[in-house]
Amino acid sequence: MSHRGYLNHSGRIHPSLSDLPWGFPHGFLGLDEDISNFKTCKVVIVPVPYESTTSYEGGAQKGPSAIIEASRHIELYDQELDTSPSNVGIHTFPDLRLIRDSVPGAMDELETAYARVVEVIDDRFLIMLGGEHTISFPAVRTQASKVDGDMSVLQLDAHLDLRTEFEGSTYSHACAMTKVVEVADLVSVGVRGVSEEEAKKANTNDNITLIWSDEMQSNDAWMDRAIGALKSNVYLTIDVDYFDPSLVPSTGTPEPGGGDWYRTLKFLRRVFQERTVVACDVVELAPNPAVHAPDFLIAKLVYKLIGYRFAKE
Ligand SMILES: [Mn+2]
Repeated sequence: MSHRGYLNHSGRIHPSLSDLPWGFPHGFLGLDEDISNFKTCKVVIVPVPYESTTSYEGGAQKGPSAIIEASRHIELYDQELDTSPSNVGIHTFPDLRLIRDSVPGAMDELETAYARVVEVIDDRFLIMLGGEHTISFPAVRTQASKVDGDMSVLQLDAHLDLRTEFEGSTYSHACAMTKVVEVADLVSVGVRGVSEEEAKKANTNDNITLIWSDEMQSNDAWMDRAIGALKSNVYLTIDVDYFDPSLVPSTGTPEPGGGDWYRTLKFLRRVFQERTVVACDVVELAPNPAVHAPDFLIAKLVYKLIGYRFAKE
C-alpha cells in the first residue's frame, strides 16, 4: 500500500470527492491521513520559515516549503534499510510564523512555541525545518533542559557560527552556536569557513570538538572522534552548507569542499545507532527554482534521519 496519492485520501477530503484526481497532500512526503495523522505518528515535522539576518543571498524562508514539495516526489521505500520509514507515521505541522519584529523577540516567541510543541508531542521525534540557523538555539535550550543538560549538539556546517557579534547583532546566523555552547557541548563537523576569533574559541574550549572538512577527505577516523565526543543525548543541527556546493549550491553562504552524500549517511547512521538523537533541525536551504536537485537531496536527507532514528525498532 503506497499511503499516498489521490486514490487514498481517507479523512482529508469529503468521501464523495475522493475519486477526483487530487495531487498528494501537502505534508512531508505527501502522505495520506492514515499514516500522517498526529494521533498515531512517531515523527513530527515543524516548518519554521524564519529569515532575518542572512548575510548574502537570502531565500531561506522558502526552505521548508521547497523541502516538503520535493519530498512528495521521493520514493517511500528505502533500499538501504529495506523498509519504508514513513510507516512509523509522519505528521507535518503548518508553518510556524514568527511575528515579532526584532530577532530577540522572534526567538523568544520561537522558544515558547517550541517548548509547547515539545510538551504536546510526548516522545515523538521532532524535526524542525528552517529557515535560518538562528532558530536552532531556542530548540537546543528547550531540549537540553528536558535532559538536565546531559546533551551534546552535533552541528554539520561549513561554519562554526561562533562569532560573538556579526553585522551589529548577537543574534545573527553567524552567532548561532555562541549561545548553544552555554547550554551544551558542541561537536562541529565539516567546518571550513571560520574567522580567527572562532578558530581560537573552538581550540581553547574543552566543550567544543572540531572536525575540519579537509580532515574528512582521507579516511573515516574522524567519525570515531566526533561520536566519541558526543554525550548520550544528541541534538542534531544540519546547516545545508555543510555539503559541498556542487551538491547543494542553494544556500546563503556556500563554501567549497564539505560533506558528500554517502560518507555523510554512513556517519549519521552511526550517530543514530550509537547515541540517542532527541531532536533535529535542518536549516539554511535557500531554494533556487531553476535547480531542484538540492531540494531533493535535503528532502531525502530528512527522510534518512527518520529512517535511521527508527531503524532499531
Ligand atoms: Mn553555515
